[in-house]
Amino acid sequence: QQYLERLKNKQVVRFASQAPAHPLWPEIERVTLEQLQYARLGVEGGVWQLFAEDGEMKMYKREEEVDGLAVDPLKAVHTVKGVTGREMTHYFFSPDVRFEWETTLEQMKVLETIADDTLIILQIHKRVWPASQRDALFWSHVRRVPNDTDRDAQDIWIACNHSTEHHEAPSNEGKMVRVALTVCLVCQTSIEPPADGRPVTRDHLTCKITYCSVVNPGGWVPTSALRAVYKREYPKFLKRFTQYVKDRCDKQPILF
Ligand code: 6CM
Repeated sequence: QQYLERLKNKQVVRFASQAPAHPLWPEIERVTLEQLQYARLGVEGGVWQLFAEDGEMKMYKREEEVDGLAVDPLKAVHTVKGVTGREMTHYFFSPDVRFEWETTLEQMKVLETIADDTLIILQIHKRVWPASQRDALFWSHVRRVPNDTDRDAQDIWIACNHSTEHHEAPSNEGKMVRVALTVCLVCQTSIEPPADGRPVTRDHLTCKITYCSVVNPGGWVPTSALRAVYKREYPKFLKRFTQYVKDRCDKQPILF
């Protein structure tokens, strides 16, 4: 009995996220769930403009300005075959592979590991002429969300990034301009049941993706140049990232 109790406690220590004990946790919980609701809303209703389309991928934006700076919300939907939502969000979250797919980066540092599923990250992005160089400091969290609306469907996975502060990286130091961002990647897998009770392979998987982003550039930048950069960079990012995950998962066991 004592042995079982010890084993149970050990498992709790190993598997339970440590994040709820952190002072940022209420915000992480609130923003992640808000982003999930926001991502699930459709793009109908005339407020979203389609600005890029490539096969299954569609990208929409709303043109908005705050204090003269473009902060256009972006929403993209995509469908990718052969991978799961867990795999997609894992590789979006994992700092170990970020340089494999994120082409706007110059440097990245994990400032704090709040838990296995929650990090604080400082990124320095490549300078885009004529603007000053930007950095971004944000918490990043990934989680599985049980699918309440359809119990037969696969769970939903979300990775969420949201700007924060950290004593190791005050924003007024150095010549970087700090961007403010809220980004989420929400994914759901569907499985086409194989004939004759055969095992599920990657050929039976389809992953539906919604990516949402709002970035405030934080300081002066010409609006038309910023919009031109976004129009080029966001489709490039989503195509490159999803192809990276497909290639990376190919021939690997499926992670549901
Ligand atoms: O979501 C994406 N990447 C994540 C991991 O890196 C994370 C980071 C988002 C940072 C977005 C800020 C980009 C820097 C903006 C520079 C503005 C200056 C432009 C000047 C133009 C004249 O969420 C993918 C992000 C893809 C971005 C295109």
